[in-house]
Amino acid sequence: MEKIFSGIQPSGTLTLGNYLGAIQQFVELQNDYQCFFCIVDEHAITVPQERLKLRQNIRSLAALYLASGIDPEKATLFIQSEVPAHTQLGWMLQSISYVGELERMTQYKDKSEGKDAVSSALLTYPSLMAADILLYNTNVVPVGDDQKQHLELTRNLAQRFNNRFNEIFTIPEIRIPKVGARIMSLQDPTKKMSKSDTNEKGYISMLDEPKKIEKKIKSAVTDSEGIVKFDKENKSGVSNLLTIYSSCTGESIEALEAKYEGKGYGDFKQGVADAVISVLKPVQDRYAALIDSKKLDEILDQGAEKASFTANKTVAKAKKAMGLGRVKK
Ligand code: ATP
Ligand code: LTN
Repeated sequence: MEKIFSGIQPSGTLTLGNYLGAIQQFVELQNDYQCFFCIVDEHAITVPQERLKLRQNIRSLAALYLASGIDPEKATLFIQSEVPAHTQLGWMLQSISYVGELERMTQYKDKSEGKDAVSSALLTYPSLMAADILLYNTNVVPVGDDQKQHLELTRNLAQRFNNRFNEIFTIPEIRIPKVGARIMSLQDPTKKMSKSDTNEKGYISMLDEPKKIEKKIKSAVTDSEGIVKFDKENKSGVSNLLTIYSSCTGESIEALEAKYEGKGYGDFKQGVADAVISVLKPVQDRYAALIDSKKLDEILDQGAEKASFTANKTVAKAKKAMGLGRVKK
C-alpha cells in the first residue's frame, strides 16, 4: 500500500483553511493509503511559543484530527517530539542542505521579515520537514498550496542523499486539493487565512461558536458590485467565499453562482455561514467529548510507538549510509 505523511503545526487553534486545505482530504485518503499524520510541535518552536499554550495546542490539535474523522484504526496519529527519529534524521539532512536554498524559502522570508531575532531553526525548518516525510518512505504528501516549495526541496534533498550515499529514500509526490488549496483571510483576501493572524476577524477557528462564525462571515470583505461571481483577480473576497462554500457542501462554483444569481451578498453570506456551521458543528461536538479523555492519550501513545518502529529503521539505514556510529557486531 502506498504511504502518506502530513503534518500540522500546533501553533494555535486550527482554522477553516487548515480544515479545507488539509484535514478534509486526510480523512478521505486514510481509506486508500497507509497514513501517518503528525502534530509537528518541533516545527512550532521555530518561532517563540508559550509553554503552557503550546501544550494545550498540541492536545487540542490531536483531538481535532480525531473529531474531524481521522480513524486511529486506519491511520497513525502522533506527536513529532515523541518520536526522536525526526530530529535525528533532520540533523543528517541539514548537513546536506545549503544555506542558500534554505534562504530562498518564501515561508522563511515571510516569517523572518522585519524581525531582529530570528532563530536558526526557522531557517533549517525545511530540512526537518524533509526528515518528517522521508522517514516513512512516503509516496504522497497532501498539503495546501503554500507548502509546494518545501516539498520541492524535500525531493531535492532525497535525491541528493540517494546520489551521494545510498538509494534509501522514496521520492515523494505532492498532492494539492483542487478546491480549497488556499483559503484566504476574510479581512484581506489577498493573504492566506492563518491561525497566527493578529486580526481574529480574518479567520474562522474550527472551534468558533456558530454565532461567531456567522458574524465573521457577515463582516467578510467583499466589493460593492453585488454580483456573486468567481473572479479571483477583481473579486477576491467573493471568490474566497465561493471557494469556502463549495468546499463545505461539495456543490460546484458554477452551481453556486447560478443559485445566487440576482440575489445580494446578504443572502449569499448567510448561505456560506450555514454551510460552514453544518460542517464544523458536528466536529466541535466530537471534540468536546475527546479533549479530556484518556482515550486520546492512548491513541497518541500507540501512534508514537507505531511511528517510531518505521522511523527508527530509516534512521538506522541513513546512519549506515553516511558512516555515522559503529558497525554493530
Ligand atoms: P500558520 O497559520 O500559523 O501560518 P499554517 O496554517 O501555514 O500556519 P500549518 O498549520 O502547519 O501551517 O498548516 C497545516 C496544513 O494546512 C498545511 O497543509 C497547509 O498547507 C494547510 N493550510 C494552512 N493554511 C491554509 C489555508 N489558508 N488554505 C488552505 N490550506 C491551508
Ligand atoms: N511546514 C508545514 C507543516 C509540516 C508538514 C511536514 C507538512 C511540517 N512537516 C511534513 C507535510 C509534511 C506547514 O507549515 N504547514
